[in-house]
Amino acid sequence: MKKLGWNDHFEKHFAALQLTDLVPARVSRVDRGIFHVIHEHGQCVVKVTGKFQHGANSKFEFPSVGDWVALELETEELPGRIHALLPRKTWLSRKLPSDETQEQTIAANVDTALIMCGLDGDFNIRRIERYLTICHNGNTQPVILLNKMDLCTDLQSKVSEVQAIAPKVAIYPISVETQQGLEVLLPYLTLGQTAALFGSSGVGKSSLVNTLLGTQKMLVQPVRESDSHGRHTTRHREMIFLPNGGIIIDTPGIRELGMWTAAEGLQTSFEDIEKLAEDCRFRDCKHTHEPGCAIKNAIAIGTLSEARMTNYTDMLEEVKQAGEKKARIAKRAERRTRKTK
Ligand SMILES: Nc1nc2c(ncn2[C@@H]2O[C@H](COP(=O)(O)OP(=O)(O)OP(=O)(O)O)[C@@H](O)[C@H]2O)c(=O)[nH]1
Ligand SMILES: [Mg+2]
Ligand SMILES: [Zn+2]
Repeated sequence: MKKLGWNDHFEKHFAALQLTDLVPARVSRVDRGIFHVIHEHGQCVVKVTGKFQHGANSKFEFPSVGDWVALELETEELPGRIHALLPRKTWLSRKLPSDETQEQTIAANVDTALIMCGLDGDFNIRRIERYLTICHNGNTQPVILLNKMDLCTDLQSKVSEVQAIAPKVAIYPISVETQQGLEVLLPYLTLGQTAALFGSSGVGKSSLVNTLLGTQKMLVQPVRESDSHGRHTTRHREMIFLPNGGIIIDTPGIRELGMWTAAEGLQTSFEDIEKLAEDCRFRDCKHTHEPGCAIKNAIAIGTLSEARMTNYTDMLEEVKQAGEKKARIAKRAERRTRKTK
């Protein structure tokens, strides 16, 4: 069980459910409503119970890869079923591109989020800021992996750019291709530790998994030469057990990075801006035309980058709009139920 990542946190929550005849199991893969789970004595492919299905209000409440669930084991007559989801310790989630009011879990109960970015044409500071916000929102410790250092000619300046926006986060340049720097990952992948890889398509997530495994388990495809974009090779989320006892989750490259109501995550990833704003003359300063604006001042003297501020403002706006849309939908649903009464 320790090998699966089981610990006191989950033990406590499982005991509190007081469910007899159920065992704890961890979701290792999700395929459209079908869950692959692993438990102490083996593994199986199951669905959730009807009661679970009806009780869930959103996609976020369904099991995701990395989740611990209460499982009814299969018998000769009946298939196994998931009865409950144990409270998540950490999670990585984002808005669904198709429906902004739905939150989608990328992975759950991850000890370390390995944010992977390419040092080729994929390199994008604004995107790293977004990934960091997702980590902070779900209490997940981020680590930044700058892959493909073999293709990079100005490594130091790129690393400095990342350091400037993430001063408290570990940043490692690596090359999966030449295996340079990969030893930095070992402390995050000790027995029972779970790390999840996420980043755009083509940055080398599956290549890293294959290298750590020492086999070509995951499918890997070359990126488009013109812009370094990947081809969305990985299609599902999957947990992989490494020979040294660590667990790594490979995920499909993120197409569009929507934000969730990640207001708390924003506070942590843009701590510098939130602190600066405290020095604005007006409490409700919009940082546009107000006199005595500490943010405008910081941009003018060059201590804050305008692009970083714009990214922050855009994300705040997305959070606000998603919140409003959600409220509108909730209101409509309420009106509907009142009418039918
Ligand atoms: N030059 C170089 N190429 C690399 C490196 N790491 C991975 N690649 C290549 O990048 C391409 C994409 O790698 P994948 O592992 O498929 O990328 P991915 O992040 O899993 O992509 P998706 O599954 O689409 O999200 C492959 O051609 C890899 O060989 C590296 O360190 N240097
Ligand atoms: Mg992949
Ligand atoms: Zn201001």
